[in-house]
Amino acid sequence: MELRAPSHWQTLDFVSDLHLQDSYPRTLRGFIDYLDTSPADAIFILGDLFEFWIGDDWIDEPQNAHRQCLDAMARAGQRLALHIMRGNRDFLMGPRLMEVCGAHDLPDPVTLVFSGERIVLSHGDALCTGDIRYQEFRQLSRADAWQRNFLAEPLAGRKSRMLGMRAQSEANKKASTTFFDVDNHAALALLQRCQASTLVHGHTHKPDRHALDAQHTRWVLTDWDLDGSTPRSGVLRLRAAAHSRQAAATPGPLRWERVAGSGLTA
Ligand SMILES: [Mn+2]
Repeated sequence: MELRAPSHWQTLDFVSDLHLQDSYPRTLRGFIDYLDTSPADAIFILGDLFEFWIGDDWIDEPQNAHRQCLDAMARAGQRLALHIMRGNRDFLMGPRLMEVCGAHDLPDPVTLVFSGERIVLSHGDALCTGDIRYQEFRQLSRADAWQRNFLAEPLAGRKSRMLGMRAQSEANKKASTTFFDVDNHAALALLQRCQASTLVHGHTHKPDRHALDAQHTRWVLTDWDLDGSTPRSGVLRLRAAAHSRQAAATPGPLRWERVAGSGLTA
């Protein structure tokens, strides 16, 4: 799928892997502060906004700490173009959540056309092709039948099943000596298929900028954790270069910068 940026967009923010959860109040606060103050015309949340999501009817649970975040997203959604992609943790986010937040539902992957550039956005888990076991689970859990079956259970049952899956995944990770990163060949093939030069993704929690070859770049977003021993947060910001009055029809090169999330030094 292709998404064409409207011509008035000047500043775009990319963020992912917030892993918001009840037990991480500073991270939640930091993200809310960021949403309320970002100067961007559009924010792209590229997956794993929540540590897990068990279905949109969870919104109605009164003690759900995510409600504060949903309110902040709804405020942001009124002020700017908010886009949400699902990650491997929150793949059960549904249409009601998008509506509550005033957000656009982003497929994975999607090609963003901005200021003459083609930029592919993805969560990144589908590109970790070396992790066969995970890719099998991914395929299974994205199927309609699996999701219908899961969502048919009461909330409490879903929560405990999801926590069980998370524990199993952590145990697998601990038992494995291999870290499955994004496969550079898979990333390059995706960019070529989409006729794009730049990939932006999250998921691996290894913020970096990789040159895949002379023409293709892969940006990796940082995860957020303002509650642990090494606090981190951040946004990848893309700006259209200022046009000169004479040459307004010719866009200049794009400017990419990493910006620390607000709330970092609180
Ligand atoms: Mn992820």
